[in-house]
Amino acid sequence: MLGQGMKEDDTSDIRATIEQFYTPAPYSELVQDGEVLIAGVGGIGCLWALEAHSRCSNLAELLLIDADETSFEGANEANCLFLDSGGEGRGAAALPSMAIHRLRNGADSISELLERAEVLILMAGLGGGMGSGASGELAKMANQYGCMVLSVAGLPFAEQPLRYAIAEEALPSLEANSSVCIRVSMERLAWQSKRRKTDWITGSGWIEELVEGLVTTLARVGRINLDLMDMRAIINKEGNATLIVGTGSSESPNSVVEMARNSPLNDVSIDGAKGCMIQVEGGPDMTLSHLTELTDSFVSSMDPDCQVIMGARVSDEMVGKLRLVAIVSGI
Ligand SMILES: Nc1nc2c(ncn2[C@@H]2O[C@H](COP(=O)(O)OP(=O)(O)OP(=O)(O)O)[C@@H](O)[C@H]2O)c(=O)[nH]1
Ligand SMILES: [Mg+2]
Repeated sequence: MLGQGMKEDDTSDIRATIEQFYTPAPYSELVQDGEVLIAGVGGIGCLWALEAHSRCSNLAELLLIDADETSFEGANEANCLFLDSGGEGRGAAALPSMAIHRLRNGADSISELLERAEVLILMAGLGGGMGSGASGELAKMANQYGCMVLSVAGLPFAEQPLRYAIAEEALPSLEANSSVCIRVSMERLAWQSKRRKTDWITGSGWIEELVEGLVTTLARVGRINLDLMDMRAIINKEGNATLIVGTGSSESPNSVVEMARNSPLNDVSIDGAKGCMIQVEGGPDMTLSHLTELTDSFVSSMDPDCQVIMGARVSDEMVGKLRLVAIVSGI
């Protein structure tokens, strides 16, 4: 079945793939089941998670964890875990170890959420106390519940050496407990957001696009329980994995790929990759040739035997635009 308004102007192999994966998911069931959980840890992590969740709130549950209550402002739909033992409601005193300890003490209140979740999309800015300490610990807990973890770790600016050192110490635990962990240079984010005229602190648009794309891909793949094995098989291929996002005009699918390759979220080359899950989103004007051009160009440098799952989605607000979101593995 083709998406609404998608023109049949092209015959290609991709059509079969789209037909296979372009089946509307029972969206309403997803949130109910809480299969996809978006979580933010610490100030920046909560901000990113909130922004991302606002774009796909009908498809995922939201969890915010911080020792600073201001992180929960405006988060009406969130499950908030406030980890403050000092009672002053401000930060974790920049001590990751204290954040770990507090999260362990508060674990009971989030166990139900973690038990329901099949996939956790976890976001944290590293370098402070809460995000650095509690993110790895949360990923570990999620693993214990059999939940797959995809994480986004913001790395501090190079001219903040102390924060940088804290971040480097925190990263291994988060990486070890995540199927995919992408490092986002906040410096690169800041630099690129100047060009995009967006605010880097809120992820300058990259992060919410990435998460929205991921969540809709998961929803599109269908009943997550059934297809999670395929996704796991792709994500857990030997080697590194990364998440990629790019948006651009439908007049030039190649420029979308170009942008995806230059995304501040992408810190590794995808050449020779063995696995790939791609979600392409466009307006009702999207055609199969757009899709073919974009995906062909994107996978061209990957391994010839690369295992690809692809999905497509049409939405009215994407008229004239194309967005590519991908998990690439085995690199
Ligand atoms: N330059 C700059 N960097 C920031 C700013 N806010 C956050 N960061 C960076 O982002 C990292 C994480 O920040 P937060 O998410 O606020 O830290 P947290 O996890 O809440 O840490 P605590 O408040 O200590 O518990 C920091 O280490 C900084 O490197 C900012 O306004 N300017
Ligand atoms: Mg904080």
